Amino acid sequence: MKSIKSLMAGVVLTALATAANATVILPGSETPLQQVINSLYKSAGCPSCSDITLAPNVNTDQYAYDELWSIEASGLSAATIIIEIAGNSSTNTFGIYDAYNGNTVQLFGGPADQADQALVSISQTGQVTTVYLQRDGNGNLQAINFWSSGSGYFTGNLFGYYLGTGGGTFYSESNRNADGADQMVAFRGDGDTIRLPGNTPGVWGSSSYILAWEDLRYNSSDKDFNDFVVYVESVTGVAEPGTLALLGLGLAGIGFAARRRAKR
Ligand SMILES: [Ca+2]
Ligand SMILES: [Ca+2]
Ligand SMILES: [Ca+2]
Repeated sequence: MKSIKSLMAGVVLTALATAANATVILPGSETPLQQVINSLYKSAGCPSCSDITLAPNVNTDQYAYDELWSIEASGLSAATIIIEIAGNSSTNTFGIYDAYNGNTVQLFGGPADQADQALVSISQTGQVTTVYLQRDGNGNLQAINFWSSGSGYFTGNLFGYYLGTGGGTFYSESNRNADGADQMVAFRGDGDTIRLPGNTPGVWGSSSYILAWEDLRYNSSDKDFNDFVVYVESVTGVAEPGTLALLGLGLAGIGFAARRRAKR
């Protein structure tokens, strides 16, 4: 009985994950997102890590809980721009917003470019601090901007990511977008060795994600999701309350059915 229960729970989990994952990504007419991610493996420079069969498939390996996020225990997270392939790349901005009060904090402005990095920290008072690090001509990082909010700016450690564009702002939470469309997909690390632009090769661990954005309204876009691609680390994708409630109901139902069968 136990194995049937856990099997069924697995089915429920898989069904939920699939349901939350159904964002179609198309190759488009530029460098496809799949190729962008594959290139991180190829450039890592060792035979096993250049094996692009290890790379996540952009359509089937999307991470389910990509709408809300928390920074890990240190309270500090880094973001690294992998690529921007978009006509709007010089004006698009990227940052985080508080899940409750909607306050935003920018990590990258329009001039930010491939391999630039940003640090963001949320303190116990809700103060948010960011440092923007720009590559110089030699590829070295220079701290350009330091910014800190007053205390209480964020209500806590639960936030979403946003992409600011000339045509409006898109959010990692689909229901905040004008037509409820999914504008961002995420891929979670599983220990492969990759090389991010500007850096030496390293492990893509499980608290690091690649976020890939479509910068036009999904339904009228080319759906290529290569318009802004960023690596964020020391964060965890958080299952949303609605998803958790649904999962709880599903598991309760399975448990109830199992008990009924057991009593017969
Ligand atoms: Ca999404
Ligand atoms: Ca696009
Ligand atoms: Ca594009």
